[in-house]
Amino acid sequence: MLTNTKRVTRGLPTIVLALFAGGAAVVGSYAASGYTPSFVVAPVAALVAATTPDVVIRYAITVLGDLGEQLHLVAAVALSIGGIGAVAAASIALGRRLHNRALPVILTTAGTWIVVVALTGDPGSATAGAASAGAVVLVAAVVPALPVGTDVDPARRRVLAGGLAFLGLGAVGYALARRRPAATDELGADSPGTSPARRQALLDEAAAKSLDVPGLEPLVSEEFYQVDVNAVDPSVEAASWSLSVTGAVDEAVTVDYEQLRAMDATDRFETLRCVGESLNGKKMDTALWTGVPATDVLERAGPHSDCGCVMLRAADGYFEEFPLAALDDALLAYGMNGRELPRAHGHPVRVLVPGHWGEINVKWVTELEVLEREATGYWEKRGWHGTGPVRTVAKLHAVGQRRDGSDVVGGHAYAGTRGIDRVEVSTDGGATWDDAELSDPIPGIDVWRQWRYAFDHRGGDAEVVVRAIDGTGRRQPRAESGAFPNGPSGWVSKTI
Ligand SMILES: Nc1nc2c(c(=O)[nH]1)N[C@H]1C(S)=C(S)[C@@H](COP(=O)(O)O)O[C@H]1N2
Ligand SMILES: [Mo]
Repeated sequence: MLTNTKRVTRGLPTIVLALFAGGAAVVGSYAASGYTPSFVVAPVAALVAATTPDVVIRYAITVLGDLGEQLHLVAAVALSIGGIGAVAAASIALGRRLHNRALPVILTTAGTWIVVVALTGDPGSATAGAASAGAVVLVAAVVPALPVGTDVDPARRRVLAGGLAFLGLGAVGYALARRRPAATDELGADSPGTSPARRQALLDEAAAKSLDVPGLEPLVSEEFYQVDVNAVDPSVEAASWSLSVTGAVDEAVTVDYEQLRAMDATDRFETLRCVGESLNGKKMDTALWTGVPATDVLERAGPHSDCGCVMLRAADGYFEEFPLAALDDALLAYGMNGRELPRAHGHPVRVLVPGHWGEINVKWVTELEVLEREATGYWEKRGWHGTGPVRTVAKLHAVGQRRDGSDVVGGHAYAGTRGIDRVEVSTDGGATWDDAELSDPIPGIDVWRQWRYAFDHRGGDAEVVVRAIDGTGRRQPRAESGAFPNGPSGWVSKTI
């Protein structure tokens, strides 16, 4: 009985200590690489995504939304800590069995290095992670041997020392990782066809045309949504980036960043919307983009496709197929709101395809492959139909009261390249309708508009319903559907 309890109390501290070592490895890897693909959690998250059934991913996107992404990351962190923790636990157990105090430190360090380098391919990340994990085990081995507080159980002391070492390393790692500068530089003036003054004038125009409704985002989004297949974005240097046009072409062509920046560029507003968002969701945003018409690069290669289709590929392994003709008005964008394209949105270059769902606006783009035969893109392999034109939508995001007691409601309306003609509002659940006020259009062929509607309702509830009419005169359909597979449908309504 006695030996049995001893084993239990011993086994538990070993696991706790091993998890501290695993945690330290994750922190060390983060300190060395930051939130990049070299961070050990990044490939683990990719593994989680690749092995999660499509229905679960669909549920996470359409029902859980951002929470789903957070759970994905938490699972990847837990798996990373657990995996390296298992290496540490085995090392500690072996050292104990062989009565060797150095073995756990050596094996934990070596084992962690091998695991992290195998996952990330980055020796720097592996070395920082391995040193941190090894340090926790080392401190835990050395401290209990010191002749202080001998009344404390050595196993407990070991865990306590390991925990303190973990906390110390965590603080240092956090400080190191925080020092990294967030890089989005001013775009500068070195491209023909665009200039800082012109971009500022456009941004000022959008600000001036934005409707003043409390709580309503202006025409240029203050916070642009982000959707990625990976938990951690690739970090692509402009200097090492290039784009190749391959496949069914007269001659394959490659342009690098410097060559692209030397080409004639344009600035235009464009709205993006994710096919997987909810009807009144927030994954729809607008920015001022700067870039080169995609056809200027495509034409150099001379595409001749039998299917009239193209596959775009990106540095994160993402790929999407769609009609070649969709690239006619597309932009190879390197600027966003007058600054360099941020990493989260595809630095250094992304594609912007007017009128289509967000998913074919490929970020970190590296290749345009002109196809001979139809192929299937990343999301289409998972059952989505998100390469086509966007659906018409009017959102209701702002509900406020004016000083005089009247109510004001507002939102954004979007119909891709069809444009928004009108937005109608009902305050009696759809019995009667009235036209909302619209913001003036801003330059672009694929931009949203804001709408605003003021009304009086003293006492009682008002059921506000909104619907948009696109530039072809077609009213947004009333039939309701969820996001899967080709975008949410229906009229947004809210009781106020
Ligand atoms: N390389 C790459 N491009 C991508 C994605 C991605 O995961 N990887 N996500 C797509 C999806 S689903 C959408 S909705 C838009 C979102 O663009 P944003 O993150 O800049 O808002 O990017 C698209 N381009
Ligand atoms: Mo999307």
